[in-house]
Amino acid sequence: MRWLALALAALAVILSVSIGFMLANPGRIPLVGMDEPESTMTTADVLAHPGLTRVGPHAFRALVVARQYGFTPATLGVPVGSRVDFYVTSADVTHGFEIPGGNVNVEVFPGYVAHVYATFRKLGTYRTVCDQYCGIGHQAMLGNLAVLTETAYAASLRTTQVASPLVDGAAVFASNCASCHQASGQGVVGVFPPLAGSLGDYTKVAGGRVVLAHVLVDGLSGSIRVNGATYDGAMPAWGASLSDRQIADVIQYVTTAWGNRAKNPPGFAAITSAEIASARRPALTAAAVHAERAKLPQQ
Ligand code: HEC
Ligand SMILES: [Cu+2]
Repeated sequence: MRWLALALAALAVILSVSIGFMLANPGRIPLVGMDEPESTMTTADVLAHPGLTRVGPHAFRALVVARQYGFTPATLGVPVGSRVDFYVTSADVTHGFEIPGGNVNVEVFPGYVAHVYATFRKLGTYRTVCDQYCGIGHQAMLGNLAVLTETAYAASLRTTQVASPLVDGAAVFASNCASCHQASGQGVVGVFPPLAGSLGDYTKVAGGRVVLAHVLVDGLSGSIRVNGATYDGAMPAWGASLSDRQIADVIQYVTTAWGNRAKNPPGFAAITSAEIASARRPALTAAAVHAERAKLPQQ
């Protein structure tokens, strides 16, 4: 029985040191989370409905899908003081889901839902990162969670469908797209296609703006050639996590930034929220969008 006594003593020391640290440094522990292994949420639930739902005055449920190389939704926003229960699964390989600065840190496997929760007591923006090496784009696998005042949270709900504080295209791009396509729009050769210098392929041809809207709403997968290099990855679908307005704004941004404006035909009009709303129906697979893209007239 001596080992038991030793183990209990060790546990008591660890607990008192860590609780003591928390009490002594309340501001240093911005969030306190716990692993909660039992979960009734199924992989199919999470894959079908990624997003953030308010389930109580100070309680949210976040269903998050990890895939090479990003999280859906990539951007979350909650009012300060909220407890968020995260249910995270993987659509492909083993990933991690970690919020640095707290103790939210779980491994995420395909076919399994990891459940972890945290209470966000301090205003600010937290990074969500994948801490398991999952392939060449691993270090770009980032998201964020904004902890807002109640007023800012309410305002974010009025401007967007999801609890996100973003309003303009450049901000939508920085939070959701730059991790793969890079802030410069140059992408990563062979992995993430550039958006700089190439979107004229869509804007110059008849039907191109609808296909571009479908790429954002429904995703894109299958081999493509962009600026002389081949890509065969998966562009995530944004229809569930971004509003019509956010998608229209980010398209406006990517079709005009980095010198792309000059590639558009004269008089090219920005894609509107209404066009995005109609591009949502019917829902397409990423492979079907690839087939549409392949049928566009060549420039
Ligand atoms: C997780 C990485 C990732 C993120 C995040 C991402 N993309 Fe992509 N995107 C890709 C990949 C990979 C492709 C190419 C897919 C293929 O090979 O079929 C792509 C393709 C595209 C294309 C089509 C390019 C072409 O020439 O056909 C556009 C437009 C695009 N992305 C815009 C965006 C925008 C806007 C966002 C943010 C809302 C975004 N992407 C976020 C990975 C990503
Ligand atoms: Cu990963």
